This record gives sequence, C-alpha cells and structure tokens, in this order.
Amino acid sequence: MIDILQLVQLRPEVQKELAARYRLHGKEDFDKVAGIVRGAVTNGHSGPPPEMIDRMPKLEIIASASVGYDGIPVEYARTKGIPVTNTPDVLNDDVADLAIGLMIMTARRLVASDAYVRAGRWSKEGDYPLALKASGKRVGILGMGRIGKEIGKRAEAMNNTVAYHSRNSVKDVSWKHYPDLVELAKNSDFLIVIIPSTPQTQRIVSKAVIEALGPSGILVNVARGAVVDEDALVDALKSGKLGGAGLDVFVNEPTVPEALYAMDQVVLQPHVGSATHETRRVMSQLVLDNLDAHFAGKPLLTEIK
Ligand code: 8YV
Repeated sequence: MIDILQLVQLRPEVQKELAARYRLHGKEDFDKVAGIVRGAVTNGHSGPPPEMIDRMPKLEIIASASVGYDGIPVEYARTKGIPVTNTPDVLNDDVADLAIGLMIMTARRLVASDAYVRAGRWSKEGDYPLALKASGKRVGILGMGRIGKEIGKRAEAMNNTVAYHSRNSVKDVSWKHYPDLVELAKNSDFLIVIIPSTPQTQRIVSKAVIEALGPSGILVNVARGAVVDEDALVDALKSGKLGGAGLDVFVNEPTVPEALYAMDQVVLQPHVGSATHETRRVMSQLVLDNLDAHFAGKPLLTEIK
C-alpha cells in the first residue's frame, strides 16, 4: 500500500475510500513516516512547508482540498518535481453565492436587524432604521477569475452594473476593466474581493482603496484576509470613512479584530466560502481522484500550473 501523509481530513464518505486504498499517517506521526510517504493530503492553509517537503524524499504529489494555495509552497515543490493539485471550479457557485449574500446582508443590515427582533426591541422601540439598497448599484470586483465571473453574473442579475480590476483585462467578459484599483473603488458602491493571495497582492486593498470606496461604500472579502489592509479597514469602519464590510476571511484566522464585533455595519463569517455538504464532498472527491490518477500513472485532473 502507498503511504500518504494526511494533514487534513476529507469528508467522511471520501475519507473512507481514501483509507481503503492508501496507508494514512497523521501529522503527529511525521517523524516516523517522513521517509516513506509518497503523497500528502492538505488544504490551502496547512502546508507542508519547505522544511517538511525536504524531509520527505519519496514525496511525489501534494493534493489540496482548496482552490487557494497560499499556504502551500507550490513553486518550491515544483523545483523538486512534485506536482500540486487543487480544487478549482467545483466551489465557484458557493463562493459567489456567499459574496452576493454578504453584499445583501451588509447593505440591508440583515444580521443587526435579526438581532433587533430577537432582543424583543421591535415591539418596544418600533421600526428598524432604514438600510441601503443592494440592487441597481455599481458592483466592482477585484479579481476576474472563475469565481469573479460567477459573482459578476449574479450581481448583474440584480440589475447592478459590473466592473472589475485585474492586472490585464479579461477576454471573455464584457464588463468594464479598470487598470487602476482606486479608480474602480471610486466608481463602485460595492467592492467584492476575490483575488488570490500572492506576494504581489498583499494589502492590495489599501487605505487609499478603502477610502475611495467611501462612507456609503461596502467592502466584501471572500478571498484571503491578507489581501486587505485590515488595520486600515477597521479604522475606516470606526471613523465612518467606509460604510460597511462583509467579511468571510481575516488576516489571523480564526482570530478576528475585536473592534468589529460591536459594529452593526459589519457582517462576519468564519471562512465558510466553500463550506456546504455538497461542495466539500466534491472537493474531497477531487483530492482522491487526483491521488488515484497520479498513482495509476494517469494525467492529473487539476494540477496547479
Ligand atoms: C477552505 C478555501 O478554506 O478553497 C479555498 O481556497 O478558502 C476554502 O475552500 C478550505 O481550504 C477547505 O478545506
């Protein structure tokens, strides 16, 4: 049987199949099995870091249950001839749904107004204050990859005007491309962030971008915390320089800046972009299918190129 280092668990039904086909070892056994493992199962945040890769001379493949791979040293693995696979496409709908959900929830203050009802305040204090409309506005998207396109389609279905920023304009979309992110923010009511976290995109959503979005603007981040200047974001929300934020991701997950807890203009989620039974099952299956393909000498299904 082939030995696999398992850094994260797959969904139970797929985990069972994985365990039937491979000899699995947890991280706690790393010292014992580093010399024999030929594959690693991980996700976008769980490594293995270069030091661990160096200690696995027989490692042939890293299969990740995530589309993002900012926590996996893909380039380093490549220099060692180790391919890395991820799970693109299968989570596009879920992440796009969450982005639009956060846009609506934040604009319409759905979390704060829900709390208002539950606290019995409606009958005592009367109608809840008015919120902001989420349709018929200007939606800016930072990042126009697979998920960005799905977000754009959904935003358009709500009669919003869509525009985007990415390094280069994207051929197969007709939405306006802004070469300058501050310009996009200036011309958006909502800025939805769905760009990969790379050394080039760290804090790309800067103080200037946040302030360009402005006091009635709303930032939605379903990408990675690191692509937003989180301190500037918190400051702008506190001072009213930014209208609101819907956030699924944070710089130091699962730690969230405490200042956000008390803000009615903010909706917070515990990184649940792809967290549905249906999608996580397909993501798990794709991890297993990539491992199976590799060890059967067949082409990988979704290698990161
Ligand atoms: C999860 C994600 O964080 O796919 C990604 O990049 O952010 C999410 O789906 C995760 O890696 C699930 O295992």
